[in-house]
Amino acid sequence: MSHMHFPSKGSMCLLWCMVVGYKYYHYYYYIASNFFLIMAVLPLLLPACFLDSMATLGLAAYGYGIRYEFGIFNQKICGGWQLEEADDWLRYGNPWEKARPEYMIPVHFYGRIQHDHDGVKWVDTQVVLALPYDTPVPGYRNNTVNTMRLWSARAPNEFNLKDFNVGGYIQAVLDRNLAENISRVLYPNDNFFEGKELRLKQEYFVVAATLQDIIRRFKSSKFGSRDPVRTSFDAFPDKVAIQLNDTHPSLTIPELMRVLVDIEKLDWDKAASSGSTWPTSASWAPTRSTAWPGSTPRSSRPPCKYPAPRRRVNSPEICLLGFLGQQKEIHFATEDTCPWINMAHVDIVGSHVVNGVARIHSKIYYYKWRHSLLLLLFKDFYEFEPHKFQNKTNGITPRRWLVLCNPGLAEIIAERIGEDYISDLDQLKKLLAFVEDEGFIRDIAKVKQENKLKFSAYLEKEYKVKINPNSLFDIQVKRIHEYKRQLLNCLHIITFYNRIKKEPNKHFVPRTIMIGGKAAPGYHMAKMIIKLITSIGDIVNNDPVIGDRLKVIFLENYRVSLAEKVVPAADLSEQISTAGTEASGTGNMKFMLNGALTIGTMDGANVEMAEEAGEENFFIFGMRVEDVDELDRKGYCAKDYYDHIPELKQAIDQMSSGFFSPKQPDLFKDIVNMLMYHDRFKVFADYEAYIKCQEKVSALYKNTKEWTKKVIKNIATSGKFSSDRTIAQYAREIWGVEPTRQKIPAPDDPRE
Ligand SMILES: *Cc1c(COP(=O)(O)O)cnc(C)c1O
Ligand SMILES: *[C@@H]1O[C@H](CO)[C@@H](O)[C@H](O)[C@H]1NC(C)=O
Ligand SMILES: *[C@@H]1O[C@H](CO)[C@@H](O)[C@H](O)[C@H]1NC(C)=O
Ligand SMILES: *[C@@H]1O[C@H](CO)[C@@H](O)[C@H](O)[C@H]1NC(C)=O
Ligand SMILES: CC(=O)N[C@H]1CO[C@H](CO)[C@@H](O)[C@@H]1O
Repeated sequence: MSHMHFPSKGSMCLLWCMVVGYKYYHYYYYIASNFFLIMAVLPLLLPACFLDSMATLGLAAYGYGIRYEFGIFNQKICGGWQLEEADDWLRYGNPWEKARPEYMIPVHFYGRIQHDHDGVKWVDTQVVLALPYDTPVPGYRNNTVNTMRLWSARAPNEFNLKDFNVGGYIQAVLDRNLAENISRVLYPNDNFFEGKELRLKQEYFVVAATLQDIIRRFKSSKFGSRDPVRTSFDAFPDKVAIQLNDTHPSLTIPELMRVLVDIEKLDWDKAASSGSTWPTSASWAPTRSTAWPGSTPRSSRPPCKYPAPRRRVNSPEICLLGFLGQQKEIHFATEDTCPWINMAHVDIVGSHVVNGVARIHSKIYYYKWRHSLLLLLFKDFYEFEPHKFQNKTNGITPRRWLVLCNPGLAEIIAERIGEDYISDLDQLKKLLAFVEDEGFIRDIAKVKQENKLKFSAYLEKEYKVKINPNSLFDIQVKRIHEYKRQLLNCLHIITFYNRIKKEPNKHFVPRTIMIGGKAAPGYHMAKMIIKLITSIGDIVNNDPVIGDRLKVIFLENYRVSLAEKVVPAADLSEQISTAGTEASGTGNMKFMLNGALTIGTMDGANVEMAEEAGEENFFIFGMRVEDVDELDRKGYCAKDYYDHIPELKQAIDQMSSGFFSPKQPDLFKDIVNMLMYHDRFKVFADYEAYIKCQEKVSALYKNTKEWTKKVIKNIATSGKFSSDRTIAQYAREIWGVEPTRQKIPAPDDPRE
């Protein structure tokens, strides 16, 4: 058992793996001293794929993030609506982590800037301590164990000393929360940025603590100079790479400048000089740009006091402007023209490489933004330093997303091609030799059927719903978002329902359509979409004419552990975002690897998946990025489609007349209104193509053998989407380090 499971619920076997992990702790330190790779990550559990791959490839790396007391909320469905429940994941303890108080680090907030003879000082600050918790991340069957270090906020013991002195002991202790709620809860938004003070503090907290930790490690390595007074940072850019995942940890850039200049006393130009001095890179996503208030008038800003980064300045924007001044061609934020600092721009300026997470992703940036004012700026960046822009297609770890979650499939694959594919997923290509092999086709179909039965039993036990395990399992699980277009799926469900009602005696391929995902708590439209899905389910599932030809299930509380159950059971994977909106997607890859066929648009990594599998083995439909762009130019008019497509009109009319919400006929008027008059994601434009494509899906499904052959071709060509490949590319093309497969003997345990 060699990879991590989060959180708790440990079995003996996992406990063993943890002990092994700790045994090797001093050992990985040895590897680490040659090269530090730092991934600053905010979400708690998501980085698992990348860390697993880094350890498996033998890269010494640290993942950093915040140890949130409350992770992403648990979703409860109540009367068809989403309710949020706090996720108290630490309630029963967490056996995988180890607190490391010896590496506690102070992080400063607020205060003011003071100038004296030896430079700028930041004084009268409020100190919050960052207490690290380490979780070992063992590689797959190789003696490498990396560390994920998550910071927890602690108040210093003398917090609010003033109050103590005037006898306010109780109040002073209560006020410790002020500091400690920095790591209390994860902001639950996905693809949407929240400009709250607490959110900014979280970001500065993880960034400041992480950078101090990196610099401490660097200084204690053989590359930091022995001079006790002044460390030489000459080797820093070669030995440290900081991977910024998305714009969440963008403050890393101004903070690193601040530390190097104000604390380490490097001169500004030396600290910032060449691109190569910047050991950072970033991944970015279209809908995820974050912007912090820059030069808006103080009165209209959210109350955020931010520590002054450098040079007699007391706001970060000036620092950035100074920073940008060196690249005179680009002016991205000036006092009067740009009221916000776009952190994606900060990333671009401060990083030596910026990468998209799928091939199409890098293209889109340039392409889409060409026409907008904002992207005129972005275009400048591109033209100024085109070499900085790269793309690295995302991946998933085959250890979790095949071997662990689908042991039946992993086994029949291993019977044919051996076990080496687990750490070299390209070897799945060998399965192409078995596409016509009757025995293998039967085995694949059998494993799928077993997984479907198992999942049906799970649903019946946990949720008391009965589904037909012989129906086509059509699954869309991902965050609920307009751009992911769960509404397009709903329109297909309604259309399918209406067709059965119209010709109740005709044969239809039976389907169980399952949709799952969390909506951000403040995202009204997403919550309405959940209500719509459950309401459609109430009508469809209780209609005697329909029987078990169509069932609509909302999968409550979609999370990694549920994904591990549902993905192996899927026949059809829905990846239907508007072209140009999904950066990459990883759900799509999980399904492909587990033997589902994909119905999808040419968006994100779907493009490359179809290329690998062959378009004839993929259900591609709808607009391409260019078509969307063209439609934007012409003007998208939803009503035209509504007027000309009778089945679409019928579905929309049913939604607006209360067919699915008899008790409250106008319940879905917001959704209908959005679809008809301000739909940024152009659902109707793809409706017809989607319905036609779904007919092809049903037709193929009738022929189990042909279906299964396509499944085999998909599995066999999914090797590219291993996160091992992604990480190997990052290592070679961005971080400048070779993954090692060299076998190094495990060191002796000093306790033995
Ligand atoms: C893989 C995964 C995702 C990402 O899904 P996409 O389809 O790429 O949006 C989201 N949530 C969970 C729990 C996952 O396992
Ligand atoms: C990077 O951030 C995105 C969300 O912004 C998340 O989906 C992804 O898993 C993160 N990757 C890592 C390696 O943490
Ligand atoms: C942090 O904790 C304090 C003290 O309990 C509380 O008053 C305050 O509202 C909290 N702040 C935030 C942003 O949650
Ligand atoms: C993506 O990266 C590959 C090599 O890594 C490169 O050949 C290709 O041109 C890049 N595409 C875009 C659109 O940047
Ligand atoms: C150092 C080490 O043990 N490396 C191993 C990592 O895993 C791969 C795949 O199993 C092995 O080939 C390496 O030898």
